[in-house]
Amino acid sequence: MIDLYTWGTPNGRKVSVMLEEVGLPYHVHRVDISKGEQFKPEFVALNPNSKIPALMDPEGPGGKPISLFESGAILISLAEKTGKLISRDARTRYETLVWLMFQMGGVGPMFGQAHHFLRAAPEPIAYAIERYTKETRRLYSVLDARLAAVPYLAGDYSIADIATYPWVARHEWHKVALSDFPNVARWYGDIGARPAVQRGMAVPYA
Ligand SMILES: N[C@@H](CCC(=O)N[C@@H](CS)C(=O)NCC(=O)O)C(=O)O
Repeated sequence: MIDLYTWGTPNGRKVSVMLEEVGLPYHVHRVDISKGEQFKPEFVALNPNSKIPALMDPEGPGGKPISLFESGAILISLAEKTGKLISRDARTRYETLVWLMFQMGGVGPMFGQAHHFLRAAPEPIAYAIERYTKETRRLYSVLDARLAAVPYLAGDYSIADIATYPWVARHEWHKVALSDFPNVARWYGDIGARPAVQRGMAVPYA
């Protein structure tokens, strides 16, 4: 069975949502990042970058075990393993990777910085709050324009949506009203109605 090392954050939930969507059984290992468990040697052996998520698949390529970190890479590996949520058509596949990378390089890091300066910084720093909340809203505008043209980021529902949804689920944290972005709101509602997404978003279970 797949071992998932995770915590209740957007990057972790991308992978639990994916595992629920593709129907692969998995065992959840809680790595409490608020207690520094990501720095324990046994976890660093799985991810030298000391961040969740990490995944160990006993049946990786060639039937041999594989250990993976970086949520985007994990999503691609699970999509390729199961043949689900990424297209075999090259053009659509690259479209999916474009929007997955947009999440990995833009949405995740920028929303994350907005969360840090709005909620965790020891003192309010107006410049940082302005910089990251403005960039967050700009990224929402890009998503909204895309979702005005297509139902899901790569056309059909895919790993690009699975990567982005748990970050948009934190919209109250980065002080974005989804009503300002009606196409994102429609997409968010459609994805949130999926039972697999609801199960994956509840991981790690209390
Ligand atoms: N690019 C990485 C980012 C992972 C990441 O930032 N994980 C956070 C939780 S969402 C973490 O483990 N933080 C603990 C720390 O920074 O010490 C990925 O997508 O997997």
